[in-house]
Amino acid sequence: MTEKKVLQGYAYAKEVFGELGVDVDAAIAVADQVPISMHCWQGDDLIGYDGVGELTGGIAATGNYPGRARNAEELRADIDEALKNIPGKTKLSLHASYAELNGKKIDRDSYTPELFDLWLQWAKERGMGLDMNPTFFSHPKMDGNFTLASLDKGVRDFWIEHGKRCREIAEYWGKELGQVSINNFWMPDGFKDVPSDTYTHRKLMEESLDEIFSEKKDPKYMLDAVESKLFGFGIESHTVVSHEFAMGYAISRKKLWTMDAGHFHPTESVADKVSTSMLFLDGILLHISRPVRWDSDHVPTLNDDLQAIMNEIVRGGFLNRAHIAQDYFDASINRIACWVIAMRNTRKALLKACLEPVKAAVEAQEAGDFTSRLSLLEENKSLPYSAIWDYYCMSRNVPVGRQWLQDVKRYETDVLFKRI
Ligand code: RNT
Ligand code: ZN
Repeated sequence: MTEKKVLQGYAYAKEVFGELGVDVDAAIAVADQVPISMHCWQGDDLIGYDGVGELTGGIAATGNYPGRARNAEELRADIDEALKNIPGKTKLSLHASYAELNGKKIDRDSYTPELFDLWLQWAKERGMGLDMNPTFFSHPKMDGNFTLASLDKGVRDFWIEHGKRCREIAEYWGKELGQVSINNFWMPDGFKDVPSDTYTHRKLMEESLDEIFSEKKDPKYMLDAVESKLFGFGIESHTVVSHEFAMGYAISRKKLWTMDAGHFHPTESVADKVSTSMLFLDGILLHISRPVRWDSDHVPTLNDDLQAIMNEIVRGGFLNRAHIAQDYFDASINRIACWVIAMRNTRKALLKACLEPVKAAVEAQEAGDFTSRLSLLEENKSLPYSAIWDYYCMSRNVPVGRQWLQDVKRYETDVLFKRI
């Protein structure tokens, strides 16, 4: 599309939204500045580089598309390639398993910020924030699928230390980068089959987390989050950190509750949980993902679920307390395209939410006029958002529309396919 056409579309759309009382440029400015944290692990199928080499913990990336990043250097290059096509304020979410050990024999209970020096330098050069995820999986010190809730004190102590080290690293990043680092705790602990005792493990989990969080950290630099889950592969019957556990823990300890879009029963609405969370919690972390019939971690599409989450965040005025991150791992298509598709979709849904002329529908609801509410919400869906999105992309020097795909394909031929 030519620049002239994009500008024409923008002018038209601006008029349409203007008539509905929406300040388009203000909406763009807001949508552009909300951080969206892109996860590094889409680029290597979540294998990591700290030596263990296989993915465990009841999660899986399926497919064997060529071009997986084999080391951190390749991964950073791939992320850079993706970033060329992603507008707006972006952070990078790392897992502890992306430490660069360079042959050193250091285990996860002794990780220090130096092991992430190259990541930090990379983030600094790009003005990006870094988020952290302690890695409680893909490691021989797991007791089956148990870590922090294991009956074995030695196992628990190892993972408690890991959690502590990750908080220190996250705090350090927050200071160095001048952007808060969110430290997300997801533990795979759980049972394949019907448990005979659930309380003991939940109690152990509570105690382990309390021990990890015993040192106070400045929320300016680091925020802890606890992610809940319904089930995993091999952990079908019982997960220790269920939704009630995570929410209860987060409320009582003033932590963030991480809601992953794939972690609930398929007919539950994550969007509907946002306003409740905001009443009782300081904040939440959202893992944007797409569960196809189960927690399959597909690449998020621009679907109703994603839009509903963004609408809830914007309508409620929660943009400063709802932290947005990505979590999916598809190894069946080009991994860089996965990032680009999902990050663009997330930002697009956010922009749409910021542009939404919802006031009239709210007034209709207050007046008990549900006919008007439904009509207005439906009419809103086909407003010319895409013209604003195109203009936004152009103004941020990222490709408009499908143009980006050619570049990603070129990189695939020149770089990714040569990795085989
Ligand atoms: C697992 C959780 C968790 C992980 C990442 C890699 O079901 O969603 O967030 O996907 O930590
Ligand atoms: Zn998740």
